[in-house]
Amino acid sequence: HNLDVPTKKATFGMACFWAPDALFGATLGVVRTRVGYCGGTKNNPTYRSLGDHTEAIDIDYDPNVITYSQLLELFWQNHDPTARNKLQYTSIIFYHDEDQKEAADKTLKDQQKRHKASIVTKVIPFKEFFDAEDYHQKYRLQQHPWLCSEIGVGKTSPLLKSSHLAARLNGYIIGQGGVAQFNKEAEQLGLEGQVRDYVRKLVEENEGNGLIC
Ligand code: MHO
Repeated sequence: HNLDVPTKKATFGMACFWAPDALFGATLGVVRTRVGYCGGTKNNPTYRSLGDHTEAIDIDYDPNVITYSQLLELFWQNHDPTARNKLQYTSIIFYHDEDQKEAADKTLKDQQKRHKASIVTKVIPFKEFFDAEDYHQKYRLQQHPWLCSEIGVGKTSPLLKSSHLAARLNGYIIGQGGVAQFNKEAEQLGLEGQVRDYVRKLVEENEGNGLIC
């Protein structure tokens, strides 16, 4: 997969942002991810002082490999859109254009038929995204300091938000993407030797475990 391509954006609130960071990071066609705060009015929110913002995942994807509809499907399948959570963890689709809005509204209607409880998901225009603190970016990957150091991603490195490899590994190490996809993709990602084996063992151990937060 050539990463030097024009990308499109998708932004979702789906409760604790560590989980969708891993989910989308390991999804083919997703180029990079970042977590942050979105949807509110407070300027420069932080994790400890979030104001009226919601935890959100911001995705750059290659529309020739994955469609917005496919991303929406993952959105609906990987959180509870009927949960009446506090604002920090509420369910939101931040649309970037009218096509995204239309697709979101349509899928929301379809989803409602599959749920007894009302869906609380808001569909609102994307305005501004405030990056979360570095320690929240690629959170699962950062629990593996040896791996981070092998791939050159330090605790304050800009690569935490820009690296395709970091996005991928952050998903793979909790089993997202699965072993078959990992084996196909490892070479393309430039993984070999000890690093490849370290990650492969974790994918094998964790495949099927689902998302954790
Ligand atoms: N279970 C975690 C959620 C953090 S999330 C980024 C905690 O309670 O700290 O909101």
